[in-house]
Amino acid sequence: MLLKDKLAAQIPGLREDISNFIKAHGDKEISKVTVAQAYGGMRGVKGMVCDTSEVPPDKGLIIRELPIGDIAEKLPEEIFFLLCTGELPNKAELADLQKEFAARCEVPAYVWKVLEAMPKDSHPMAMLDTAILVMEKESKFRAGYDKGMKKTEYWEPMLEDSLDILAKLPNIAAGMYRMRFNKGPRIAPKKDLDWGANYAHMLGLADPKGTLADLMRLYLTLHSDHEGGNVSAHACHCVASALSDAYYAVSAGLNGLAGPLHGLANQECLAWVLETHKKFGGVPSDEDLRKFAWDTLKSGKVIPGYGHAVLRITDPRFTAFLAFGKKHMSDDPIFTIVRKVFEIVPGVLTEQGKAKDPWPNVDAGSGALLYHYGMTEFPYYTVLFSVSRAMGMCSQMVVSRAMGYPIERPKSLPTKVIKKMVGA
Ligand code: NMX
Ligand code: MLT
Repeated sequence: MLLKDKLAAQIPGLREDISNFIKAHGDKEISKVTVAQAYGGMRGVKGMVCDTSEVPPDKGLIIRELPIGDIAEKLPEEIFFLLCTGELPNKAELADLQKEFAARCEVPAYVWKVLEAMPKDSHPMAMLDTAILVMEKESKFRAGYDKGMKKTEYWEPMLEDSLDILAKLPNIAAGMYRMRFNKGPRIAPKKDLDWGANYAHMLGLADPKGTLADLMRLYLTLHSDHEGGNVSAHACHCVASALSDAYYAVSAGLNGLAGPLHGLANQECLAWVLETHKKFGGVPSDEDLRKFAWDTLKSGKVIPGYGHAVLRITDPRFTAFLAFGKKHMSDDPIFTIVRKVFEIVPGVLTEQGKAKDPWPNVDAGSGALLYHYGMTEFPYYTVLFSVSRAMGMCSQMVVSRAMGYPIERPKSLPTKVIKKMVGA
């Protein structure tokens, strides 16, 4: 496998580089922690390493030094290769990775049985995370660990498990969509389609203009990674650091993505947009929208899709979705509301003065695009995010195992000790 060959060639040099770096500079300080940060979700504390991507507050997502806006049209498979190795694949490497995905995409029959046995009103995220967890018995990492493999070999079965999970995810996610929302029998994958096009095909949505595969590729590329400290990446990394295998760790990470302050915001955001459409009988006026936004804030709720823990600009991923919408659905009323919200809400949040970032994040526009293609089942939206984000989580785990990073275990303190430390 060419991806594995490339990693095998890179890893010894990377290990040596990090080991020398720690030896030479290990005692230097890169961050301080204030009392407010300890109580405030560790915002801004630089205490983790993530080499797959970085999110500078004034630039947004950069994958291995390539800004997301410059690579938004790449295939998601190319992005996975980039995340893992730091290089975009050449033609042969891409074809080889796609061959791996095609060869591994079959979903074990027991997964469908477990999903069918779940309550009919289960949240699609609970179904997805269960499907991944129930496949844990397939883990090549655990099998290798049980046989006593060497620490330097850990990354290899981690990559194998990652590819197995990623190859199956679109099939599981599409099959689940059809099962959960009574769309008819599952649609078999087509082995000659790329990862995103196959997912679009298996969902079985009407696609008269033949552009759904383009949206799906864009969607999967834009959501792929967002450095190491977001809830899902951090949860996944922490679980995997105990040498739990990729099935445990990805499932854990996605359980975090299912929260409304994280990935579930895309479902909440479209619901908010549709509520304005219903309440005002169409596209609301600027004044109606401003008032609606204020009413949301006054009722103690957040405006979903706006604000960010790190970003301080309009999320370039939102910008890329907006460009897709302008090209393919500029007269769609729901998309028109999304554009209007972008004109009004940053001003409202700025006036309120609480949110540090009044700008849209990735979740502010993605749902309206899916809605346009007839995917009206909001609870499913975070599943799409998950299929994509699994690439970031898996690549981060492969790198962590390759570098031999230790179990994550920061120190916590009781309030009385912190008070004593600062003389309060
Ligand atoms: N609407 C209303 N209030 C907000 C918003 C918003 N969109 N964003 C931040 N605030 C509030 C926040 O709740 C906090 O209030 P309080 O002091 O009463 O607790 C205050 O502003 C300061 O928060 P920040 O430091 O700006 O934001 P923080 O880093 O804590 O949280 C988010 C970041 C993303 C959780 C927050 O902006 C938010 O809740 N946004 C809406 C939900 C959302 O869109 N989440 C998706 C994030 C992207 N993703 O896909 O994961
Ligand atoms: C993400 O893509 O993970 C979100 O924007 C949240 C984050 O980075 O904190």
